[in-house]
Amino acid sequence: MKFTKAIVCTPGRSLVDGLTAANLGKPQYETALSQHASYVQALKSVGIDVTVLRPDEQYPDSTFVEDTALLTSHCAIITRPGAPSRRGETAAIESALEEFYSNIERVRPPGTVDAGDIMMVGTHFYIGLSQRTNREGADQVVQILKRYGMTGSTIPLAKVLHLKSGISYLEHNRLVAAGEFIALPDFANYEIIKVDGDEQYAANCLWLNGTVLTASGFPKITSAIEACGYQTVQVDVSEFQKLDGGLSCMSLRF
Ligand code: CIR
Repeated sequence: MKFTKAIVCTPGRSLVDGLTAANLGKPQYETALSQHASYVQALKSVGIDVTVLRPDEQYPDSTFVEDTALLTSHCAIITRPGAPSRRGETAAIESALEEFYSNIERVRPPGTVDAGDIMMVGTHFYIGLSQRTNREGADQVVQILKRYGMTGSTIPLAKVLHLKSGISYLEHNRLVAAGEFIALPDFANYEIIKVDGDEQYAANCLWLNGTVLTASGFPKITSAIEACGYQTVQVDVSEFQKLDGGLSCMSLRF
């Protein structure tokens, strides 16, 4: 697996009004902008060509581009985000993806899917059933994947917003997992790097061509990942954490 490209969207000023259940206060816009720029630099530092979309003030959460599309090696699937305030975000992403994908599929009503609920492991995709991703949406994604020779399975979520808020795949049959995902039978055949309760947010990390991006401020999980032989790069995303967003949420990689 090699990622060569990514799409990000610079946050607009409306970011401060994004959806949140985090109780960490409102993000500071100027800080968010500079953290976003550092995030783009981190992607570039691991050899990724980054397409940066302009801020879209109409959609406060539009910087969390990951939720709007599932990118596979055979097709792109435009999602139908679970939060009504985010539905319109997909139009700009679909336009951006037309340059890169000839096969573009779509999740249709009444299906809802946030792609932050989807974790890719080779040609298999784990799909979290959450407050944002419903059974109908997940079933549509599985059917689309099947048409392109790939597979999908569902994982009901208990506590976290998105599947990848609590689990990340680091290739080599290895997962970083927190809380409800540590002992799940679905992941019994993987080597699991456990995230302690006080570092739960850092379970959302990003494997990119052998390097793992981790959120700064979470030394235990960063050391545990390094102990497995990965290089790591820390990125401060505190302003995005205030909106329940993590490292993976801020880009689409392909
Ligand atoms: C939301 O609640 O939709 C945004 N404030 C955060 C989305 C985070 N995205 C992700 O975990 N993939």
